[in-house]
Amino acid sequence: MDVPDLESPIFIPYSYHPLPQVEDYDDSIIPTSSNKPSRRALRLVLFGITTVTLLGLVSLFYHGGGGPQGELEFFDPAKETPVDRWTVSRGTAEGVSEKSNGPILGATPVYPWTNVMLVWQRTAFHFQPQENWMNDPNGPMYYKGWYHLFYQYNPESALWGNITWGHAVSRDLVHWFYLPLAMVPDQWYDANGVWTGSATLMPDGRIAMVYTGSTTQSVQVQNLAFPADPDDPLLIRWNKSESNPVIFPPPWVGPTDFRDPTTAWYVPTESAWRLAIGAKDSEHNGIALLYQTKDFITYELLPGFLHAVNGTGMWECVDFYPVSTGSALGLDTSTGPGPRVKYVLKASLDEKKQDYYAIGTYDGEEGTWTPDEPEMDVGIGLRYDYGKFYASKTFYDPVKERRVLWGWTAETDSEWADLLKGWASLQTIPRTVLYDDETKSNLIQWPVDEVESLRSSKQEFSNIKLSTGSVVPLDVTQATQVDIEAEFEIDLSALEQSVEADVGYNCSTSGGAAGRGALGPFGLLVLADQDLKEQTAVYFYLRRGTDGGLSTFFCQDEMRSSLANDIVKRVYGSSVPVLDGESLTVRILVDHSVIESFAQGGRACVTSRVYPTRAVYGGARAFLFNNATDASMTAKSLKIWQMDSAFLHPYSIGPD
Ligand code: DQQ
Repeated sequence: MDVPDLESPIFIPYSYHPLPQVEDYDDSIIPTSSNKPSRRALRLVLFGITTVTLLGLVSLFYHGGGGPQGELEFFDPAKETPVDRWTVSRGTAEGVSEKSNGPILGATPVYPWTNVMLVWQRTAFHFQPQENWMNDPNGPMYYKGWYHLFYQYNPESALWGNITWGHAVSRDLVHWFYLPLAMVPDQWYDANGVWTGSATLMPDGRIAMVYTGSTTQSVQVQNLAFPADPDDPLLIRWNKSESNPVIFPPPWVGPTDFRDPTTAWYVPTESAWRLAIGAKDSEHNGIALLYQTKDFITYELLPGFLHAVNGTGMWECVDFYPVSTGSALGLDTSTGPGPRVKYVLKASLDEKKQDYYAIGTYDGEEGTWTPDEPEMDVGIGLRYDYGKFYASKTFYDPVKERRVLWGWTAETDSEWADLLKGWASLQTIPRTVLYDDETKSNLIQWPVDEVESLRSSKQEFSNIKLSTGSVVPLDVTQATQVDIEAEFEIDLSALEQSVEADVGYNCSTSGGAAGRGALGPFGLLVLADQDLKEQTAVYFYLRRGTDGGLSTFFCQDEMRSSLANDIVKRVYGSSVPVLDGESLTVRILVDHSVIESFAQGGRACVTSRVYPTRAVYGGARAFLFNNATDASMTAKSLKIWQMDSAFLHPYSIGPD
């Protein structure tokens, strides 16, 4: 097999460089940054103008909406027949959950999206396929110099269905090469879809890929696949085992309630591997079943469960891995229980479409896992991300000795809009996952360091006073592709004087960024237009309890993120631990239609999909705000980096 020339420059029709701002603010209250954009950034901007102009034309060709090539045309919803499209099956009929939004209630008429708006929604440094539908990350791993990402993919449409395994490789988790489909539904045992699975790397270098197949009869079975050529670092061709299916659902589990095997871990005392599979029982309890195997072909279902939680429904995409309590390094999945090792169990709750985790102890002899805090068990306690984030999976990266988390962030617009733009869904930026040795109660997630290689020009601001009820525009070159780090300090005297108890506060139900309290909300408005008709607020809110104690909430408000109405908009968030002496910090990655935010170093995360109509291209701005009634705040430090685009492109395979 010919290995492609990975160094040669290739035109990338699917990513964008930042655009310059159309006009500058001349408002005297705008704080100025201490750094000027670098010459490199200016060169990038010039390149960006040219690239985006070209891309607009390219995209008009691809997504032309029936208009003459090269001409910007408004879609006329009246001329479309969305009802036909909404009747397309999105999963439930095929034994898996609903995957995207059909008609969005109250959205009549549908918003007249233009090509220009839809083109802008494509991201610049998040992983997404060239076109069509993607959902769960599958089988992530590092192999012979390459990071591999497989993903649930529909090669034929921007809607869920016909599920195959897409495949891409990267040297650095930032820039990606699209490879041919790794597995397609071509056997009776996966004819209805090659569903989610995980990779296990054995010490001798072999790889076992165990995945769920939905059979011709929509029964969920587990299958084994392995690389056709283990010497190929790109692992392009895959063979399915002749022994498939290797695991059938146990008799007491429904045929469509049994899926998504984890990475296996080695148990030396048994000379065997173990893996977990998600299920639910007839009483609506979520379950992780534990299997043992010596050869990945014959499996024994171990007695009892790895874990189960009453009333949590079907557990999809279970993940199970060790974390170190004594160091900032990740652990291999086969590390095994020990004095400085805790275990994370994660389940994707099918009914809520949310990923819940808990930290606990694994008893290898009993084959059971127990949460540290029963009231924070899987499905009722902590979530990886309080926004649009689902079906996630981790892998251990032996090169950087870290555990890396991938998560699927779906669209929150209508299926009709997805069909118009020709694609749906992103993977979030890969995140390192660590046990939080400070709080001892949660994980810490942080974008992998490599993402910082995309940072270009930086603007820095410091000590910006935010009086009560203020909105302060930031003189940012443009704010569509940015990485922001901010640190806030609350006026101490206001903090001490405030006595108002606010026990009922909750991000989702308390009026969002417009709901004023004594000590919040305050933070940033991103992807905002000049008149603030569109804005997504990323903010903190301090709540005082009846005992006088303070708790801090971290929220993201999408309610004003777009003038379009055919979008699901929510206020997301949760409480976040803040230790004595800590200031309030947030990092925000803004990439066109996605905003990923990390509070307090990654103790709480929120991902939003947003679809502005005015805050696009050069019209996208950023602001600071303080909507508290009793306390002024200071943005002690604010750093905003423009982000370059990642390279995501296919390569051609030479003859064998
Ligand atoms: N997606 C796959 C299933 C999994 C679900 C099907 C989670 O294996 O349970 O596309 O989104």
